[in-house]
Amino acid sequence: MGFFEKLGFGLKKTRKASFDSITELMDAPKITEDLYEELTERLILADTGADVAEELVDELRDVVKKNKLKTGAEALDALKELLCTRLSADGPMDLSGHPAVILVIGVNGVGKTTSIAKLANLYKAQGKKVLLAAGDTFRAAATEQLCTWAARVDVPVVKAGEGADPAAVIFDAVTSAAARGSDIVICDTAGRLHNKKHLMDELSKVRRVVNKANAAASVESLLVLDAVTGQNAIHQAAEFIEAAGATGIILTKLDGTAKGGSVISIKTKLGLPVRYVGVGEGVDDLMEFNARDFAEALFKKDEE
Ligand SMILES: Nc1nc2c(ncn2[C@@H]2O[C@H](COP(=O)(O)OP(=O)(O)OP(=O)(O)O)[C@@H](O)[C@H]2O)c(=O)[nH]1
Ligand SMILES: [Mg+2]
Repeated sequence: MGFFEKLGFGLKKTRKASFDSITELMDAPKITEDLYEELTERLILADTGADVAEELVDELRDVVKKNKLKTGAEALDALKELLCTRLSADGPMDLSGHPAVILVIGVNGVGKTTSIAKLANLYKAQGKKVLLAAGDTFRAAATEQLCTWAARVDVPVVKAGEGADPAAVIFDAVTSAAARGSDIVICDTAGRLHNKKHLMDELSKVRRVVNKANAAASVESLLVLDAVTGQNAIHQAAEFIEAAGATGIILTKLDGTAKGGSVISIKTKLGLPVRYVGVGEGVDDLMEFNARDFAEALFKKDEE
């Protein structure tokens, strides 16, 4: 499966449940007030959030007026463009450090460990030397799970025993990266609830320890959100942003949900760029997020 097909496949449920109906609506020969109203409703049903849907339609009205657009199809193209602007990141991820460190954080079961394996696979395919840090020391099985994935992808892991200080494991990994010649260190962390203050403080410590281990390291903290929870995922995010300085989002399990439209409200409300999306359980099922491809894929017509 090619890149675009895979993304299209991952968004199939989302299209079926909502975006197909928007594509159909925009087949209209003329742009009328009813069309705008119906579009707003369908965007809300598509899990974009009511306020975001209204903002988008207001923006669309302006573009239609300014460019004297006439048909629904022209308006749909303009809508895709607006979505693309809204979903675009201001710049690329900061992987400039030596090493580049990526902390992977989020609540329980959202797909952190699996995404780390997928990321390792992606970066390795780009010719980068990857090192993993088994920072989920909360349960023994977590380190085992990461090691199993690491063996499959063939990348090394720095680990410690159950109950070890996660900050210490990550410190070791970042320190040893220089000697090993690793380009990227990807750090697993235990799932935690955003309202558990001591666990959030632990993440702050993990974040701080990276530059103590190596001042030349760059740090990205990617917050993993489960697309199945849709917009509710937004409520977890504020504490993670505050405690661990989250810099971007990995949105997992898009393939398993009709709520793919929530990516629009997630990006708008959190102001954090979506960097990767998960579209399956396999090691190849993580895609670098591209706003234009995503906007196109939401409205792609199925060929069956
Ligand atoms: N369908 C689908 N399943 C996914 C995706 N990402 C992760 N999963 C599944 O989600 C489940 C949980 O994944 P983990 O990676 O263990 O989640 P975690 O956040 O590390 O969990 P904890 O360490 O317990 O907090 C596994 O069964 C994964 O296969 C995805 O993009 N699509
Ligand atoms: Mg895990």
